[in-house]
Parts: sequence; structure tokens; C-alpha cells
Amino acid sequence: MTEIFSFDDEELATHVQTGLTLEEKEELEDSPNLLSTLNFSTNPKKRSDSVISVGSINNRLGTSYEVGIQQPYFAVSSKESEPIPAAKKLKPKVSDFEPLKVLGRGAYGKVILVRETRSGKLYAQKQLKKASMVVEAKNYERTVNERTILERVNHPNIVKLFYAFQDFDKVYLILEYLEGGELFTHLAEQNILSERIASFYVAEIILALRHLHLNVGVVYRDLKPENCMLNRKGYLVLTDFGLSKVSTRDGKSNTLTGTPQYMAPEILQEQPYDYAVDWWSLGAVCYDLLTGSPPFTGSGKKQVLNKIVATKTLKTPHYVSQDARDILVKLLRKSPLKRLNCDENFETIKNHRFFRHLDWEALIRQDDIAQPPPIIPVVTNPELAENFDADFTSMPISPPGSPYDAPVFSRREESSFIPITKTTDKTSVESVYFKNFSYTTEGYLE
Ligand code: ISQ
Repeated sequence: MTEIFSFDDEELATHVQTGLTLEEKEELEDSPNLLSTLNFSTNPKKRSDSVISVGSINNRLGTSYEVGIQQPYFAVSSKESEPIPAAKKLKPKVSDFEPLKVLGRGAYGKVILVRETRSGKLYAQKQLKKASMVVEAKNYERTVNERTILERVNHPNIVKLFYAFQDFDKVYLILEYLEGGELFTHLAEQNILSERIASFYVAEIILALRHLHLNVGVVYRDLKPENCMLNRKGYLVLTDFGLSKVSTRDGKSNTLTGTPQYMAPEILQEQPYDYAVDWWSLGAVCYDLLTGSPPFTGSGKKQVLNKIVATKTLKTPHYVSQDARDILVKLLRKSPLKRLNCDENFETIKNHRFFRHLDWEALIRQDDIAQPPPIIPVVTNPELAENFDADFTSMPISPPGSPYDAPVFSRREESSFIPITKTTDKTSVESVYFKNFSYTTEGYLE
């Protein structure tokens, strides 16, 4: 995996004054010139022992757009004849993407539909203010986590990350644009899905989770309908990897906040857990698809949690067939050891009667003739983001940025970032530079 540094590294390179290790300094000195016009300087770096914890998750959004990734990315050269040095290629930056619409926003920041000016391609740009990341360490953890995991994943049912970069006050993830929006929206329109339709999406989630577990070693941990989006052909794509975790198999538990409705009892009880938590969540999502609500509901988090932990026998409405009930009961077993495990028992699951209408091989090949997706999102013009909530898409694109609370940055210091200052006329503003954040799709380097 090759890291390409975006412009901030270079900006910093010319202005490092103190406090950097030689490696960090060399890293910054590799590309000195670009930013001499932009009066940046670094503050002395101090180390601290502050711990970053795994944080909560609140919102998700989203829809797929085929984006070719094979062409190299060329930085714009001021003189046309001047060859672009290899190291100067492939450096996406904020100004390369024209913002079109807000697709969603939440505690983590905003997702914006953007058009890459050079290619005209559309992407979903997830952005987060650095100020919020420094104040709330878990925001930083979530974003870096998402970037790190997506960098390792390549699967049609998992959202693609194309670039990660930062500017003075924000970090950005440039993701595949999923034009169909959330499965949640389509579910809300239909209220409940037929077993034939639900089995298609459940099978797609199984393929994504098996890839994460078996090929990447990651527990997803946050499966819920809002994180399942549809691409333009109607295939399901998992998004939002902020809460995912590389499995250590050391049995350690981790408290998670957020909606407990789809979370396994062992997570909620802060017991050791592993991949089996995702198979529980699959059971809860499958129940939701078939009945219109998750299996354990209540007026508050605590009530939901109590039901998840205490309910002995799963209740299913009368219209849920025996085949569907069988799979729900097996996925929603409290004991992770007794729970249906689709990593280990894939052949048995493929042959389960719940999936009797499905051609698994065609699904794996995404052969939409042999196995057509049940809902094809209506997209007249992808730039209109028609499958996204109008409350978001009608928002003004660039609301005035709030001024920095400068002391925010000097209160905390962390070895993963370097304090920086931007001086304009007589004022100076503080921010931080996050080390090792930049990322460009591997293919771009060839
Ligand atoms: C892709 N397309 C649209 C919205 C999105 C939101 C979050 C992550 C990926 C997305």
C-alpha cells in the first residue's frame, strides 16, 4: 500500500521548526516547495499519554456509481509542456472536487455529493471538521478507523474508498457514490419486504460480512439498515466503517454507544465478543426487513437492551414462514457459540430453504440477468441525488464556516497529529495536521 501525501505535508515541510522526529522531518522534507505562498507554521510538538477510545455512531446515509479507478491522477501543471514529476502525480485535493449536494449529515460530519472536475465523475465526500476530532477523540478514532479499514477492502458489496486527504481545518474521505440511497428508505416505502426480496439482501450482506471476516479480519459491529445502501443497479453496499474493528481474537470487550437495536447481547453486556456479533445483527436486520421493525424494541435504550439480553423465545408475526423463522431463531441465539455462523457453515446456509429462490453463483458474479436485484433505484440524473432525503439535498452547499475556537487545539496534543498555525494578515488560526491520513487508490500509482 503506498501512501501519497496531499498538500499539507508539503506545506508543513517548509515550516517545521521543532519537535519532529527525524523520520517525520524527512517525511515532510521530501516535498518542500509547493506552499511557500501559504504562510503555515508548526507549533512545537509535545507528547501526551491521552488515550483515544472507540466512540459512538449515530448517522449514516447514502447510494452506487461506477467510477473507473484505473487512470492515473495528474496534478495540474502551470506550464503545459512541463513534464509532471512522478512524485507530483496523483495528489487529489479539496479544490479538485466541486460540491453539488448535501447527501446527509450527522454527529460525524457531513456527506456531500461532489464532482471531480478533471474526470466529471461523481463521488460521495465524507468530511469531518478537525476541531470536532480534537475535542472528541472518538471522532478522530472513527474517521481514521474507517479510512484504514476501507483501504484494505476490495469487494463489490463494500463501499470503495478512492482517496483520503486533509486541508487546514477538515479531513476528507472520497467514497464511491451510491445512487440508490439507503435500503432503509426503500424499506420505509414498502413497509415490509417479501421473503423472496429480503433473502436477496440478506444474502448480499452475508457475502460482504464473510469477506470482511475471512479476508480482512474485521468485525463490522454496526450492521443496521441505515448502513446498507444500494448502488445504481440495486446491489447492496455496506457503508460506515467507523465502528468496525480488526479482530484481535483476544476476547477483549469494548463498550459501544449508539442504537442497541441491532447489537448482539454480548456486546451490550460488555462481554468478550468476536465475528459472531455480526451474525446476530444480520438476524436483527433480517427480522426488520421481514416485519418492518427490529426484533427487540422499547421506549429507550435501556428497555431495548433488557429485551435483547432477557427475551427467551423469539416472537415472530404469523405471516413469517417457518423457513424464515428458522433462520431468524438460529441467527438470534444468545450464545455466540450456538449462533448460526455463516463464516463456517456457508454451504449449509446456501442450501437453506429461506434462500430457495436465490442463485448464489449468479449473485456472487453480480449477474443481473440470471439474478436481478429486486429493487432498481430510479435515477433520472445522478447529480440530483433523488434517492436521498430532500431535507439534506436542499441544504445550501457551503454554509458559512464557524470560526475556530483556537484554544481547542492547544488544549490537547497527541502523537498522531502535529499542531499547525495559519497566519493571515494580523490574525493567526490554529489547527492540526493528522499524520499518515492521506490515501490514494493503489491503481492510481501505476
Ligand atoms: C455513498 N454514497 C452516498 C452516500 C454515502 C454516505 C456514506 C458513505 C458512503 C456514501
